[in-house]
Amino acid sequence: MDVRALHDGWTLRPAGGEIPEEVDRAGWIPAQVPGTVHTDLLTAGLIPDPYVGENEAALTWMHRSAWEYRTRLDAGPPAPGERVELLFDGLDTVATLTLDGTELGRTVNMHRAHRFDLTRLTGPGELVVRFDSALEHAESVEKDVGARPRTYDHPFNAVRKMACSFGWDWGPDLQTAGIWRPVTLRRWRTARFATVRPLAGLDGTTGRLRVHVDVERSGLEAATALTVHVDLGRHGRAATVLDPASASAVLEVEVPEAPVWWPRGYGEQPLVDVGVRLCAHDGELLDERSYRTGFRDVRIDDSPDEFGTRTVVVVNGQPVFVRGVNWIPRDHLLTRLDADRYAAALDDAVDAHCNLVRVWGGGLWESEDFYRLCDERGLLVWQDFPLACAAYAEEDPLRTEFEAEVRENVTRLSHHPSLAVWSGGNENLQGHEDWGWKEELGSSTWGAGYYHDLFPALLAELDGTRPYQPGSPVSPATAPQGVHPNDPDHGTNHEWDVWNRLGWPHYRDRIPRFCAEFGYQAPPTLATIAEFLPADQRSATSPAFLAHQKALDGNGKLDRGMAPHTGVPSGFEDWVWAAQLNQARAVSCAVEHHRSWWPRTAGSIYWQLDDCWPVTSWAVVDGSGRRKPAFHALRRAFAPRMLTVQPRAGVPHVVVVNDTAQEFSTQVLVRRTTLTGEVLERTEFDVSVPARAVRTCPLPLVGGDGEPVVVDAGGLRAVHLEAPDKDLPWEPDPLRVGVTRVDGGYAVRVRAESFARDVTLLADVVAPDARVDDGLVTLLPGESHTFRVRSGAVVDAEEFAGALRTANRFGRS
Ligand code: BMA
Repeated sequence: MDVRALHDGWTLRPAGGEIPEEVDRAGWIPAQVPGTVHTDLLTAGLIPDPYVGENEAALTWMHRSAWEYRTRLDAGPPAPGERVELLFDGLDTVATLTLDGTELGRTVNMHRAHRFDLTRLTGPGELVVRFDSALEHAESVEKDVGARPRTYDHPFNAVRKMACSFGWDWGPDLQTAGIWRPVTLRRWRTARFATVRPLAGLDGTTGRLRVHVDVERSGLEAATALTVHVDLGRHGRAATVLDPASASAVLEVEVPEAPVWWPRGYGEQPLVDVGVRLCAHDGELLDERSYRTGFRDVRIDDSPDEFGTRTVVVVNGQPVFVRGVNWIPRDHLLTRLDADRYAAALDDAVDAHCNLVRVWGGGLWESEDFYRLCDERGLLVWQDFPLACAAYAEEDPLRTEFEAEVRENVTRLSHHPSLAVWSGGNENLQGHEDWGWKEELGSSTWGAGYYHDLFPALLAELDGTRPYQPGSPVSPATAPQGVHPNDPDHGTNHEWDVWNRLGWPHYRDRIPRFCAEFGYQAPPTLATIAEFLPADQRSATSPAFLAHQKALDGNGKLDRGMAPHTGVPSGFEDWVWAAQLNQARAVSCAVEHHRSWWPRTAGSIYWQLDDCWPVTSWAVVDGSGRRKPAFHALRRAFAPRMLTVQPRAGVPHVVVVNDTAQEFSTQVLVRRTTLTGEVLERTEFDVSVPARAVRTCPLPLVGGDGEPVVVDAGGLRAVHLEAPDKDLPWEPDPLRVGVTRVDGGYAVRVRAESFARDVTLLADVVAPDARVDDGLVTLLPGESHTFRVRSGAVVDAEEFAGALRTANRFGRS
C-alpha cells in the first residue's frame, strides 16, 4: 500500500449564494487542507474574525453559500492489478467531487470518511470538491422526510453535520464547510484491510485481544491466499491464513498476567503496541495498521436497590465514582485544533482531578488525538453518538448515513482502553417525554428505533466490550416500567432546574444516582473578554457582550442567581467577579453534595469543561483556554480527598470523602469565629475514613449568621456559613500582599489581617498569558498563602494587588 497525502496546491473560491463583492472579486484563494472555508477567508483577510465583537452576525451570508476547492491531481496510471483510491477522512458536509468534470461521487455526512475509486481515472486533471450549503440541504431533507422537533432554529437534525455547527446556547452559528480531515491517495494491489477492529478485554488477570479483520481483494490476484499477522511484541502474536474464498478473520491473543489499564486514581495506564499486517502468500507486505491498546474490563452496574436503580461504572471489578466533565468541541473552527490544544484541554481535566470526559452528542466523534491522549492520561471516555436535543427521522437518507457512520466510528475507536461508555445521544429521550414532541410528531419516527434497536444491534455486532446506554439522561431497562428518563432515582440525570430557576443551594434538594449534566454560567476571564469585547462596549448589556451570551435569558439568570448571595454589583468588573464567584460556589455546592452521597450517588459530570469560542457559558475553562475561578472550585471539590459540610435532616454535618486506595485517618479541627476571624470556640475529633469511602458526623459547633464555622482536616478546609456574603459586614480589604519574581513567573504571597473568604488572584488581568495555580482560598487572620503565577511577562509587582479578589468585597458596608 502506497499512501500519499494530498494536502498541497489547493485553492478555493465561492461558487454560489450571495457573496460579498470583495470575496467574489478575490476569486481563487489559497486553501489549507485539512481546513475550512472560514479559516481560509480569515487568512486571506476577506472576512473579519467571527469570534470578535458582533462579527458572527455579519457572516450569516455564509450559511447559504457554496464553495469550490480545487487542486491538480496526477496520480499516474495504475500498474496491472493495482487499485488507486482517494480517501477523504472527512468532508464538511454536502460535497460533490469531480475529476476533470467527471463526477466521482457526492457526500452528505461529515462524521464519516469517503473513499473514491480512481483506478480508471487517475488524471492528470483538476480535482474539484464543491460544497453546497448544508443548511439548504437540511431544509430540503426536512421537507422530504417531514420536520421533526428540535431545540434550535435550523434543522440540524436533518443533516449529518455536527449539531452545534448551527449554533448552540454557548456557540456561534457559523456553519463551516471544507475538507476538514486529511486526504490521501492510496495505491494497492492484491488486497488491503477494509476494516480492523482490535477489541481488548480483561478476564481476571488474563488479557484478551481479539482482532477482527475484513479485507478487500482486487483485480487479477483476487483469488489468492493471504496471511494476517497480529503482533503484540513480548506479549504474544497470532497469525492466520485467509483462503481465496474468505475475506474476514478473527485473531486472538491471550496475555496471561496482562498489564492492566486503570482509570487515573486507580492505577497505571500501561499501553500495549499492536501491529496488524496483511501479507501475500509469498510474504510480501500488502497493508499494515498499528494501534496502542490496553487491557481492562468495563461495565455498568444498573441493578435496583432501596433508593431506585443504580448507575455505577465498574472498571476491572472496581466501582468508580465518576468525577467527570462534559466536553464540547474545543474550537468551533474545528480544523484549528491540533494535538497540543487537545492535550492542554485534557490536562485541564486532569488537573481538575477528573477521571472521565463525556463527549457530548451535539459535537463529534472526536479525533484520534483526543482518545490517544485520554488513553495515556487514564481519562475514561463516555462517548455520546452525535445526536442531541432533537427528534431524528429514522427514514432514509438519514438512516443509511447513521448506520455507515456508527459502523465506521465504532470500528475506528474500538481499540482505545479509555473509551468506556457508548451512549445513544444527548437529551433526546428526555426531549421526547418533556418538550412537547409527542403532539408534534404524531406517528412520525423520532429516533427510538436508533436508540433501542439499530445502535445496540450494531454494537452487538461490532464491539461488545463496553456498555451502551440508549441516551443521557436515561433510566435503565432494570428500572420499573414507565419511569421518566430523567428521574434522579433511576439511572443518569441531567440537573438544569437549578441553573434555570432555583439557584445553586437547591442542588441539595435531590440525590441523583448519577448526575451526567449540571452547570452554572459565568462570563469568561477578563483577559478573554478584552479579546472579543470592543473597549467602548464593556458592559454586560452591550450588543457585543450579548452576542457572546447565547443562553435563553442568560444574563437574567446570572443576575437572579447571584442576587441572594453577592447582590448584583453595578460596575462591570465587579459584576463579572460576582458571577464568577457564584459559578464557583455552584460548582462546589453540587459536586460536594454528589460526592457526599457516595455510593448512593456514583457520578458527577460537570457541564462543561471547555468552550469553543469566547462566550459567557457554563465552562470552567474559557474559549481562550484560561481557567475561570470555578476551575479551582471544581479542582478542590474533585480532589481525591475532600472535606465539606452538608445538611443531613436539616442539621449540618462534617463529611470527609476519601477516594483513594488508602485509609484516611486525620484529626478534624472545628472553630467558630467572628467575621474578622477571632476564634470563639474550638473542638477537635479524630476520624478514620476507609479507602473509597465517606464518613459523616455532626458538626460539633453551631455558628450564627455572622459566625463562620471553619473545619480543617489533613490540609483540607471547609467553611460553613449560612448567611449570604451580602448580608454580612465583612472587612472589605482583608489582605496584605508581597510579590517575588521567581523562575517562570511570580510568587504572590497574601497574608490575611481579617477573615478573608475565597481569595482569588485574577492573574490574567496582570498579564494575558498568566496562569495561577490555585484560587478561592479562605484564610483566617494571621494565615498566609502563596499563589504561584506562571507568566513570561515582565510586570510591575504592584499590579498583582489590583488583581486580587475576595468574597468580602460583596459584604454589607
Ligand atoms: C444541556 C446540554 C446542552 C446545553 C446545556 C446548557 O442540555 O446537553 O444541550 O448546551 O444543557 O443549556
